[in-house]
Amino acid sequence: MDYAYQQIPVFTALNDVFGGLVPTLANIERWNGLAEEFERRYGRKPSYIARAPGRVKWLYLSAPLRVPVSLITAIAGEHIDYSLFGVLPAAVEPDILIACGTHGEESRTVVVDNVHPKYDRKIFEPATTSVSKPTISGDAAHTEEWHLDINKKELRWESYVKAGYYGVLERFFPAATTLSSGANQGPVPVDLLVTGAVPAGSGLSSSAAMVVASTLAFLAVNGKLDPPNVDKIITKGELVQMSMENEKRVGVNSGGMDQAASVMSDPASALYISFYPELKASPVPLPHGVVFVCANSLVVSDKAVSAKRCYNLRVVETLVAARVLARSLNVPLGAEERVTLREVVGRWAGEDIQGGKVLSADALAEALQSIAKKLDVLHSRDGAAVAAGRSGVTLEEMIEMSGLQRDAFQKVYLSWIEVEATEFELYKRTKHVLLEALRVLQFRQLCLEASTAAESAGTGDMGVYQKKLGKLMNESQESCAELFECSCPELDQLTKLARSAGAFGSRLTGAGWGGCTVSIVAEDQVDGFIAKIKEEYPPYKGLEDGALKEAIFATRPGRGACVLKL
Ligand code: NG1
Ligand code: MG
Repeated sequence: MDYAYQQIPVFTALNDVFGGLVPTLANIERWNGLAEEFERRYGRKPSYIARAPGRVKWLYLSAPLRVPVSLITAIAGEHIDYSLFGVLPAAVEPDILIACGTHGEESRTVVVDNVHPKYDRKIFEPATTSVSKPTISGDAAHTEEWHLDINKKELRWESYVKAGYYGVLERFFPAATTLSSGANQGPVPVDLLVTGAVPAGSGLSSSAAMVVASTLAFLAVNGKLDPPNVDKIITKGELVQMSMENEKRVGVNSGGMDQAASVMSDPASALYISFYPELKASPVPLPHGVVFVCANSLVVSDKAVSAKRCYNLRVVETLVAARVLARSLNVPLGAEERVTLREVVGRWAGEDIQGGKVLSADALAEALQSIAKKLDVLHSRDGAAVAAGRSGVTLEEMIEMSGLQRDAFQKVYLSWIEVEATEFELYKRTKHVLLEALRVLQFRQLCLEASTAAESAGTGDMGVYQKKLGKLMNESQESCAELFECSCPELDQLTKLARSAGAFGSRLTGAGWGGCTVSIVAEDQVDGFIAKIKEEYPPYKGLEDGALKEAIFATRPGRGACVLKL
């Protein structure tokens, strides 16, 4: 089963949204409440409610500042999605809901409001600008492109809404065609009402849920999801691609893990998502007898704001490392190709995408193990830097290692992304990525084996699987801390406490530098485990009950994004 090719579900009844189960009273109230609130604010009923999951939580920084955060749990595979290696996330409830409708005037105005009074109503309108692009003949060609003002310097809540709109405009309403074909052909004016945590100002967020929900709302209100009006059926895979592109407009050059999890998550399982050679997603049964517990370190990692020195820097380090590694392994490489580590591993192992020869999971695992032992070139350069009193190679050294001219290097690796650094640690980052990718394959394999074993021999003896999974999670944490350097003292402390409180394994989840941990805990020990962490993790001291419940909680995967047609 490949979820990427499925259609986005558009439901007309609320219990279908909940997988045929009758929704709880709280859920009914939330959906109905949103529709009623929309009517109160806009004077008409909404036409659709778009939903995208991502664990929504409130984080108490210091009273009275209450910061919303949302989270998609990566069960295995951190910081490898942008190197195009497969990951294993799950989206957990609750979610972001966006009610939407058109106000039927001849304009393109978007009014976006939020149930939470902290977020002001925003009104914006997509404008078109004329952009000139060089052509082969040397003359510049002028085209019209959409323009929505997104401020990348500071987090604004409406930025995620605008980002979602961009993709829909570009795909369905190309600016040039829309301008020349008269007002009726353009996007409709839209009223939106959002409920759920939005990433603005929170840092620790998986902004993906917001971007996915926004993209879905604009698609729905413009009639792009409803048969018989669909111009093109949009698959879940395409929604993921659109949301990924959209997310980059806010300034973080993220991989696709969160968007894929938010769109395709399945209530009963985690998802194995591979990005190469194309996006694919299939369910992975979670092992019997264990529960995943998320615990927030309460350290804010403002990913969008710190991206230049953290997230985006890692993106550049791993991409340059891929080129240097390819050269050292004599792997074929285009002159100015921005190759990823996944591609380098594939080519080294004789993968031939054009010829339809894609590495099997076993072959990929084998190649990863071999190449992780062939990092001498990267290792010696990092070593020399350390001997010279630096933590990594300089930009000049990196350019030289890449074999590119300065201009070409700039164009391929720096022109499209914002980074701020003087030292780059290519060996450590590469080692993390290769071995973390291997751990994902091993994790998935163990889950599948556990499920087969449970079917044939019952669930009596799952202990061995639980321990092995836990060990992989611990190794991942160590690698994130030591090699990828995306942990922080509090995350280290919290994962350590989790292990001593009985977790089989514990690691940070998401980008790191703060944010949440995920631990694998025996089902019958969850309550005791949570109680112990509450007692022992210093930042939890003095938190009131409600805040504590939101800081540490057991999770299970929920349904992915969908639309309710009212
Ligand atoms: P978080 O921190 O959960 O938003 C980020 C990226 C992912 C992935 C992880 C690290 C975004 C939206 N997501 O997740 O693509 O790279 O870090 O594994 O930036
Ligand atoms: Mg996330």
